[in-house]
Amino acid sequence: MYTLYYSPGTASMCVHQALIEIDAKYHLVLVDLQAGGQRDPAYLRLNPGGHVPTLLIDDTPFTETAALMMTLSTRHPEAGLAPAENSSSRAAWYQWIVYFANTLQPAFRLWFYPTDISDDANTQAVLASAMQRKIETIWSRIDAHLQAHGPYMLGAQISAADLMLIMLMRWSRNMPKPATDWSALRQYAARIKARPSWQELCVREGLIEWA
Ligand SMILES: N[C@@H](CCC(=O)N[C@@H](CS)C(=O)NCC(=O)O)C(=O)O
Repeated sequence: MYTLYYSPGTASMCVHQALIEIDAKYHLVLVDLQAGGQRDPAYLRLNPGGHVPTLLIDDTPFTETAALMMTLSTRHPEAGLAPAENSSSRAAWYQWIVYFANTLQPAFRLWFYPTDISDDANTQAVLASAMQRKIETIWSRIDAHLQAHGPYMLGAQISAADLMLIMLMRWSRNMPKPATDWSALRQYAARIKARPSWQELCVREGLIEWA
């Protein structure tokens, strides 16, 4: 049994989709970020960084989105979210999940939370422009990768890396140049959004679709 501490549409989203793909039994606990639920002392005992997601596995809390994606995929090999151990696809799978966690996720963090860095409006404007540029450069790289090696990040088979990527793409929907402005990424989004797990996720999190 799993318990996912989540907030709709945030970093917990891909973990939630993985739980649905796995067909796991899980319990959802909403963390109200607007009301500061992530800073509640009881929650900080589970997730000292004060972030979502947190996943309880047999009552033990675990954090970090990328790690949770790898843990769930490995615990449930039958769901096919991780390639076989020691295969070259497995190495590529680690590569892309860690790449997303090290590049896109922190860039989006600074895009959405500029006050992590500064309260000064000018500094925040410089930061926004730098993060936009960084994110757009990454979309170009991934778009080229999908054109050459798609339809999914690892080729023919969808994996946990794709669940992470679609979440990150969704986060760009209100940016000046969203991920879906790139043609391979646009087709990729349509493919993943057609999956029952995505549709179920949107219903359970009360998410409005994105075009
Ligand atoms: N490195 C963490 C970052 C998670 C993160 O930044 N979560 C955001 C939502 S997308 C959050 O909890 N924001 C609330 C806050 O920081 O106060 C992870 O990958 O799990």
